[in-house]
Amino acid sequence: MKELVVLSIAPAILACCGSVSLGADISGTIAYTGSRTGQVHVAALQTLPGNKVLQLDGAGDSVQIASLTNLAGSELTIQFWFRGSTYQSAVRQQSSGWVIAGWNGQHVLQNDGFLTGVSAGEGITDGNWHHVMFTWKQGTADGFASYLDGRLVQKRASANVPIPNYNASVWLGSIGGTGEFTAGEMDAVAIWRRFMSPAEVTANWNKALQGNEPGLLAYWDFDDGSFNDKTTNHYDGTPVGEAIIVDAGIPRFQWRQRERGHRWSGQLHHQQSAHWV
Ligand SMILES: [Ca+2]
Ligand SMILES: [Ca+2]
Repeated sequence: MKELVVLSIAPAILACCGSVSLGADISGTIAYTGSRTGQVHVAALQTLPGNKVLQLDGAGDSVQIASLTNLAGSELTIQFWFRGSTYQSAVRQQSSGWVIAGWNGQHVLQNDGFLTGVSAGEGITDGNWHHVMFTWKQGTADGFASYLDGRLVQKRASANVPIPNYNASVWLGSIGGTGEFTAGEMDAVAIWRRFMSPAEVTANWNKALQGNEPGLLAYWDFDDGSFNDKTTNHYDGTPVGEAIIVDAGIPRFQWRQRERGHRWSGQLHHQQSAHWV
């Protein structure tokens, strides 16, 4: 049974730990009412400079990745952070078939299930940042799996059919720049030409990428104010409509921890709402 609990962390507590940066370890004390056990995700109140995200207004805005036209193969993973009201077409390639992360609450592959993919998860459009992800491997038990905020949402056997070369641009936030627009903010969008096991997802889902990870096809973190791919593949984006890059205005980080009494510690990474699982 999931229970939403918002924990208030005073900035002064973070200040006690000195300079807080991406990947930093911090520790301190939190207070709350009652007794709880389990894993907690905490949203810090401190804002760090430097993080930028893609902002799409839901009306004509998206980003074309003109040179990324071929996702063909036997493995694929797509992941991104999202905060907003609809993540329809968040990452989308479509011509004679489709690869879509974010379509009517699912992730769908034309070669595997047509319009029946795997659920993206509940609560993604609640206004908080969420990490959305699917991973796929041809002809494999549990080879089509979705994760929300690092936790498994759904998994099923995958079709023994490779993803074809659809020879069409990948878009962030629309179908071909013409419709089904995303409304909200996206960050750390990654496309991998590889499957990830549940253990890999658990270990790495909230880690910032450098751009040189094996199998990483493209990565956009927007932190330099550009729509450029941070890998050496140069799948750079072109904004369409009013798509812009803005300061996140949010904590750049998140920490996850295992509750041990009132002591906590963890690794900062991305902002996320606080909830117990
Ligand atoms: Ca617009
Ligand atoms: Ca960013």
